[in-house]
Amino acid sequence: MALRYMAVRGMRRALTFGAIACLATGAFAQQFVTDGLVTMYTLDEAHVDGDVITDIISGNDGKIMGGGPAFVDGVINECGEFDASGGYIEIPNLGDWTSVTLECWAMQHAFAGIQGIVSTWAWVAGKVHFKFQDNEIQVDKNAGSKIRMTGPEENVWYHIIYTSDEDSAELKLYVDGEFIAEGGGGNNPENMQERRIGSEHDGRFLNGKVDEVRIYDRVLTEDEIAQNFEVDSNTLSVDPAGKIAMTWGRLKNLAR
Ligand SMILES: [Ca+2]
Repeated sequence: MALRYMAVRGMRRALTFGAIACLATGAFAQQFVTDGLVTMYTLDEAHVDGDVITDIISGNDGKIMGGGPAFVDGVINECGEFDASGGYIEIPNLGDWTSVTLECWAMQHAFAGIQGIVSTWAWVAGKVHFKFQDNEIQVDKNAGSKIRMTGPEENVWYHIIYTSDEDSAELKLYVDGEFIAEGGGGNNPENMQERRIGSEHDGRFLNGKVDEVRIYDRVLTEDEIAQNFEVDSNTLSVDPAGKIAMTWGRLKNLAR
């Protein structure tokens, strides 16, 4: 973990020098927000090793369970495609957090009741259920209220972010960079002791895809959320020369 942290620090330092160089030349590839970023699963094939899903930030590696997903073309490189047959990815115990921003791209292939996105098995204080339910995207923190976006379509990618904060007791939902809804989240810390990608309370497995999961230990601002919606790379480096190619790759995958 320490080595990875040092590597990230080194990359951030390189990013700073790269940014200065790019500002001098007028070219800049947008970077996702790294301040407060604790865990990130690209779900790229390059970051899958056997039944381990690599956390490229801090070593909170996920584990493939129940056969897991297939890895197919996603928003950025590959994503996890789940078939509702019992496969999911287990995120290790991350403890209790005061503030959380959880972000991913997700789609469901067919409306079929409740389907977990990055959700939880148990339903106890501070747990957040993050899921599709028929034609809604829903976020619900135990001891708070359920917030939702109605009208997502089948087989369409959505960039989804929720934020939760113990002190303000606020829970907020953003989709495709836009604020959607807010509600009460209760004054409990967010319970991150057990979390899973592609499953929900009592199973409720996803029939769809998830890509680029990022977890922050603070509430991102609306500008930062809009920034993350726009990024088209999951690398921690500035690569102006590759920006056009990466943008084309993302558009091509979104069209599938
Ligand atoms: Ca990916």
